Amino acid sequence: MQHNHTTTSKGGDLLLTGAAGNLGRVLNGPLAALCGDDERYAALRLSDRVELGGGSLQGVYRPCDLADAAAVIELLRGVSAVVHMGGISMEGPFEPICDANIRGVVNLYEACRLNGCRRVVFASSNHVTGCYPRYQHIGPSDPFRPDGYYGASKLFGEGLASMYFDRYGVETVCLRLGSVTREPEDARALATWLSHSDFIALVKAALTASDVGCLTVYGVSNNEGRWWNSEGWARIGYQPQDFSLPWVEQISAKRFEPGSAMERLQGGSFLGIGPFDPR
Ligand code: NAI
Ligand code: 15L
Repeated sequence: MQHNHTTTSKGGDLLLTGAAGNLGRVLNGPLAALCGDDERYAALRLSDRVELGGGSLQGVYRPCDLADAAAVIELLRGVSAVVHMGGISMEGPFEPICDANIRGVVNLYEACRLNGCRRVVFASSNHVTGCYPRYQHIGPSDPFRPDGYYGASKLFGEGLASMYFDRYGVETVCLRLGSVTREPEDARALATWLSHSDFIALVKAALTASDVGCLTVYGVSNNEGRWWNSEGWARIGYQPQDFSLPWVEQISAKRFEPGSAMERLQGGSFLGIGPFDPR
């Protein structure tokens, strides 16, 4: 899925949201190195609503709650591109998801528009299509089938990305990430795994490719029997190098209950969470 017309701004900072989270930490070193090498970025800015914690993270820390519109506008001042990893990353009750993933992306895109930031790499999720049956091969052009509030919130983010490109020229690559872990951890991950090294390559490709417009791609390694196609990968120059096959004997018995929605549908464990009483 893609539409197009474009601009690339130069010289501002690169902002990484969700910098204290799992994937923020995986990206920290590679994005700091990119800022050193690429004249498009002056410096790496790290943001999260919590302290960054231990370890030696590189970059300038700017605490910010994505639900706070004024704070997000301030955070985006002088930023030319955003890698947006911040938000609720699990299925759960609606209110926290609404604050972080719905109000949060509205605030982020509005701050991009106001500050002239022209590129976002958005951590969407495979849970946008988590209600498809396992083994059905799908791609970004197929209809959405979210598996919960979390998946639906990511779909909202993709919709907003499309609108901010069409109306205001803010480019986005929406990454429908699979399961980003050091090693694949269960039978589902044999299809859904995205290795750390492929993930880093995917984010860098999404950030630096020219004229992306608003593009949605799945983020997955080159796993045999993966459920998601490669539509859009050539557009940004992403070619996964890793695959889950070496772990097949070790993890293929780690499955959900036969016949359960978690086992039948692509979204896995998230199908076992909820419903939630909104009162
Ligand atoms: P994580 O939960 O470890 O990190 C998310 C970070 O966002 C946390 O540090 C949290 O403090 C921060 N955050 C949450 N609400 C916030 C708010 N209102 N304001 C500011 N910061 C807030 O998640 P992880 O694994 O690092 O994932 C990063 C992104 O990638 C998330 O958006 C997630 O939905 C998405 N994703 C991750 C996948 C994975 O395999 N880890 C797969 C698919 C999507
Ligand atoms: C996601 O969207 C989650 O953020 C991550 O924790 C994993 O559960 C992943 O999807 C997955 O589907 O494995």
